[in-house]
Amino acid sequence: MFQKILIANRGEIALSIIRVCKEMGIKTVAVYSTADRDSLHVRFADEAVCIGPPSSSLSYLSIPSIIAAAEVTNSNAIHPGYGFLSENEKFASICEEYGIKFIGPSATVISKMGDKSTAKESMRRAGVPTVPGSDGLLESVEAGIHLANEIGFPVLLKATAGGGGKGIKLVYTPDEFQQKWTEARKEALAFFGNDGLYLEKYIEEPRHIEIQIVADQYGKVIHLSERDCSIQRRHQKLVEEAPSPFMTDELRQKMAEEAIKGVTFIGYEGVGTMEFLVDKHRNFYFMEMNTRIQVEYPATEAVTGFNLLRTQIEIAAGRPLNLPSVYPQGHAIEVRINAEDPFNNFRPSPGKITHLHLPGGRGVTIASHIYAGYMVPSNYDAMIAKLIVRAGTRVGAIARMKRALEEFIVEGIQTTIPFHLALMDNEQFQQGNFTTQFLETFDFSQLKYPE
Ligand code: MV4
Repeated sequence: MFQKILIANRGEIALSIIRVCKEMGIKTVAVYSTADRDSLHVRFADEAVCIGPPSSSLSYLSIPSIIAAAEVTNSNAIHPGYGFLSENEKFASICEEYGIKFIGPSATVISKMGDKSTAKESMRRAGVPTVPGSDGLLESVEAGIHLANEIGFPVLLKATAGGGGKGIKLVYTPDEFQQKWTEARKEALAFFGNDGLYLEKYIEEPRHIEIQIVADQYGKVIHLSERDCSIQRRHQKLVEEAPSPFMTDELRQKMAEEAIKGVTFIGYEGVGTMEFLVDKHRNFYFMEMNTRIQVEYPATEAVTGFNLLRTQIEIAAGRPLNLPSVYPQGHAIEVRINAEDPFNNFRPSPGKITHLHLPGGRGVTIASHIYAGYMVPSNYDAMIAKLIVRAGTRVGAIARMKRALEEFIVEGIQTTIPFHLALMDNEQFQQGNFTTQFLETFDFSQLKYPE
């Protein structure tokens, strides 16, 4: 097992990784920017190294600074968490060069899955269902229109380097193809420095359902069932639940089988997520693979009892996986508490938390780095806490979430708590009747200010 792990991240996930390392008897090294010097990950790690100024590009994304910090502290491994360098193939390969274990898959596997068109092509070859569309990148507008006429409009143009909904264009008619093509390429080049596009049939009102997988270094692959992440706003997930209210035993078995088939085919190692689009007829299609631990991993932990962070570290250290796949027991919901103002278009709301009360009680988990007096910096992601509840049934989980949200008091900044309270009261949500388009028609004017 590793003696010492450097955590190349901040906030909740850095703290969660430090907690699990302590329980495993592994020493920890925190890295931090000057904006985070009063953070809990800095306080609770065994050692801490300042790696730069507040700007992410000069600190948490600075590969030389992080490698230097790992070298001077004699760290054996680096946990990248999520975001930042977690899916950066260059970083993974430099770690390999320096003999520092990157806790995640190899640089080669990261690069294959990071290029969406290549990832889709690999999955198609593996026999995993994919959305009808181009084989690899689109060569020209003419080829695109020809293919779109064949599979039927509307179609989506997607940036192969895409992420966060950037570089995606919906095309309804051959007439507008050229214009959308130009727009998508321009956007893709600006955001990702890569203007490669691929084409897909547009799946209307899909659900976003993802399968959690775990693979060891010896080819053993298991699944931990699904999460439903359909409740998103502008491609930002706000709520995740396990199991999906749309799931059937038959569909779960089929999706999990395909997910395992796909990751086995590419020789994957570590924890990972196979994302699928699921249409109203319960047809499902591979969309993307995430090669990192995800924000929403605690929802899976809550219904499987599996310790995902611990297992991720064990696998990276070469330990074989000797656990079977797990089906969910009970129901878990995770909501993201962001420092954003849901009364004003979710605009960022950084600043000092003047008063704080965290919810507790049966079936309630908080994953957070905040405390009373904490200054939420404006430089990073707005998420300040994850609130996870578990209950025997979905109805019970919604009641518990509502209760926990009512107990949750954050003063000094605005948060997404009022949104989540309104969502728990929404009849369509309660019925499990939602798709990725749900929030496009949600009535945000019904939100109530905290008392
Ligand atoms: C799609 C789709 C419908 N059909 N692909 C949006 C971001 C990117 N990760 C993939 N996305 C979509 N791809 C086909 N062929 C609908 C979306 C989509 C979406 C997907 C998951 C979660 C939220 C979404 C919101 C809008 C559109």
